[in-house]
Amino acid sequence: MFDTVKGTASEIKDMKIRGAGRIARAGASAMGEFAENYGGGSLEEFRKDLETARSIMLGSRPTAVSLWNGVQACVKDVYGAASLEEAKESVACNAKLFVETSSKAVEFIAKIGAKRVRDGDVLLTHCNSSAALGIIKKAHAQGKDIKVYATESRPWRQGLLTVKELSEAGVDVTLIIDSAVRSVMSRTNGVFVGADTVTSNGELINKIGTSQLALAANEAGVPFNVCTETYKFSPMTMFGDIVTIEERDCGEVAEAGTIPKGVKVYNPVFDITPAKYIGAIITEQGIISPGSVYDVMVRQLGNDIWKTRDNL
Ligand code: RUB
Repeated sequence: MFDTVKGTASEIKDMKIRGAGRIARAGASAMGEFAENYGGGSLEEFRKDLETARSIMLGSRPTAVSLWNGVQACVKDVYGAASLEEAKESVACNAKLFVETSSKAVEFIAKIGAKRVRDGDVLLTHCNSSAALGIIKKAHAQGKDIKVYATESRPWRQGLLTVKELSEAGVDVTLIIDSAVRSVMSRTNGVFVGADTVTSNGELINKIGTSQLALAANEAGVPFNVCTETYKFSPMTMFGDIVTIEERDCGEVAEAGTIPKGVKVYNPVFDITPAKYIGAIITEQGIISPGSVYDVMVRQLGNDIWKTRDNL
């Protein structure tokens, strides 16, 4: 019964599916498929099994707000459903809707953000963000002559995916090691990165090293742009929750047996960029400042958000 959900969850866990947007869409699709193929008995049983499916999925990358929001979008109407069929259909429809709207959001971000890229610009990007690369590819497709530096992004080296994707699109791209960021910043006139999570006070949680790009950009007076769909905004941060930074296995940094016994390895996956270093947040709803994130969250969630607060 849980095969698809378990399969997708393990692909997310093993980083075969990665990137905040992709994992949210994969998680939502698997939940939709689970509901569509559900052959069990009562509405009550379905709700219980759906809860199990949800836990399996969320356990794959427990700190990913995008995955939580994607899965939540699928299951949100189940408790209001009057029959098993209605509940199944709501999950399947909500899953399709989430995938469609989140893919469309990436297209809007590309169109909006490409206007912030000028002919002759030299850009810098980090890791592998579909929202950031969408903007760069759109600007290139519009005929702008741009050059891009892309960080390697240790330890998983997602930068190799970025340089492949950009070079296949015909973009002039140069791979750099992560520690070369400050050295190339003076030749750069725009930084475009993605987001894993954005907090209510406008802080960015993204791939480890992002905050170094922001600091170096600030020092050099280079605009630092965050490219993100608004479902990566984390409503619970409004009510005091702190985003947990995922830590992964030390074997990703150093193979077993390659470092002296007793030496510890610390492998945080994301870091936090303070709002003061962020120039613009490019979303499908337009370009906003970090100070506007709270208002967007409140508008999107409507009165339901106060129920969440009242139940704290
Ligand atoms: C990927 C990463 C990306 C964001 C945004 O980390 O930090 O910048 O997820 O990506 P990982 P997108 O490889 O650990 O998942 O814009 O595609 O959602």
